[in-house]
Amino acid sequence: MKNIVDKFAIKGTVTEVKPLGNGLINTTYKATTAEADCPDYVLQSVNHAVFPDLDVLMGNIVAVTGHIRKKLEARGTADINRKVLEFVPLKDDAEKYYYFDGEKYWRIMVFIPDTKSLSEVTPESAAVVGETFGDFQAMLADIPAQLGETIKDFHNIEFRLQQLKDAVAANPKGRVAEVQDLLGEIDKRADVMAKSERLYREGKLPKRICHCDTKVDNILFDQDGSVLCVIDLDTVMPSFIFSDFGDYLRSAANPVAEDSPEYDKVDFRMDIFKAFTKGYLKAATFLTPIEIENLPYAALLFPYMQLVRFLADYINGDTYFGIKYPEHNLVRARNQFALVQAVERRTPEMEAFIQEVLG
Ligand code: GN1
Ligand code: MG
Repeated sequence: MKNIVDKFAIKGTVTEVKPLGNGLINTTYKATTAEADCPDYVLQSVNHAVFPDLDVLMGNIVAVTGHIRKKLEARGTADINRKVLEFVPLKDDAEKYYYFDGEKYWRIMVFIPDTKSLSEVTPESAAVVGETFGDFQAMLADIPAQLGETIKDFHNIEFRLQQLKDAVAANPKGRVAEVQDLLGEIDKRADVMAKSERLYREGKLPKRICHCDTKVDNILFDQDGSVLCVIDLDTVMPSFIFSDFGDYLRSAANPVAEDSPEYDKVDFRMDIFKAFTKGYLKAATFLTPIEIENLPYAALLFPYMQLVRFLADYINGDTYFGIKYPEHNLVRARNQFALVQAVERRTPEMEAFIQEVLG
């Protein structure tokens, strides 16, 4: 792996490369350099089956990180290197940000030291994160580059439901019989959940540049608890603002992890919803009334979509999400279904809160 790192225009001598993090899609390593005045790096092999077009992928990421960096500079923000990721081009091609070794696709970014992830979400941190995402979307509202979809139809619920249908029809592992209950629950809600795609077709709902994977694990905090930046930019693409709003709450407002088998502990924390929504609305000043009105829908859409995706992967024999044991994706799906039910119970309360905020 040191030979791979060597293809990139990094500073310093790499002494050690070891695994980092727990993403479900890419494989991540940390490369440590010997010199005190050189940064360490994050080396990643990109899951090419998931991200087929590396030029679109890295083009989006370089455009977005560059644009955010400019905005932060214009604001006179301190410590910019901790607030936006920096990718490193190849040594012999300053325009190219990935390396193909004949088998895998690699990229490198500068490691941000002394950060922490917050496993325990509080209303205080949720408020700050809400503001951060609102700001993230606001900063990208005027990006001149035309971004591509790194995964086609990534957050298109009609497409995800179709994938599930296809999985059920193929039933390659004979797992359909044991998940009939979940399939019925999904089916009951399918029409209501396709609202975003309908509004989009009717020209009532815009797409904007969104992060599209704003789960709690993808946010870096400073030692003092302030937000540094969102990481994991592979899915930054045009989407409904519901993506970032809904996916954060999916992971943050659930008191247990998305793969916890303790379904009776799954809940949708209203204190987190309220704090996050307030923070988000403060920064996301560009939102239309339809977008704001549908934030409770967004809070439901993402657990629902993740349920559909985990279940489809379980039926397909676990070809997409990494698993640690055979039933892992089924447990994840059941957890997300419990969350769907919790969000449904909370919907009137959410709607009332939004009305209150709107005045
Ligand atoms: C994947 O890469 P990671 O683990 O941050 C997935 C998300 C899911 C998430 C569920 C490209 O994110 O969409 O919400 O798992 N990313 C992709 O944990 O499919
Ligand atoms: Mg991640």
